Amino acid sequence: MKKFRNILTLGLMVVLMLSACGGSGAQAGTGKTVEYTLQATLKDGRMVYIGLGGDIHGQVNPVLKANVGDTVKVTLSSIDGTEHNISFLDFGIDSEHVLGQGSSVTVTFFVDKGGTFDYYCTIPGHREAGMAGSFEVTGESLSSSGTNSAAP
Ligand SMILES: [Cu+2]
Repeated sequence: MKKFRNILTLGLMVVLMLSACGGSGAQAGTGKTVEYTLQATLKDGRMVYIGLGGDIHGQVNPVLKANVGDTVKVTLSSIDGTEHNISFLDFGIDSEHVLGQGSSVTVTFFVDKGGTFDYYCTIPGHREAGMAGSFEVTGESLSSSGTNSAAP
């Protein structure tokens, strides 16, 4: 058991070292932190996310983009005063809820696989009401034998 833990620690260190090396610019996207800010609100009778700042400013349910190896940081605030959250369930992220105007939550996660995924509000009815968007990740999924993901 102790040996197993040591191997895990070693694996983690290797991952950290690899992501540190990515900063050298050899691999595009690796080791970057991509930040997005979204506001949850009502628009034309729908519940939506609106981008705040950067390329997504003013967009309704903007497509969020990242590269495999990036760390994504998303801050969500509520401007309609209703309870909301944001989830990236493919990455195990289901944020705490924002409740009331001006409050915000931030989720941060490491992007280890490529493809097109969904993000949405997991509060019952909100996804159906319009609170959903796409998360597009460029790059090959990291092949890590150490992942304990349940996905086959
Ligand atoms: Cu919501």
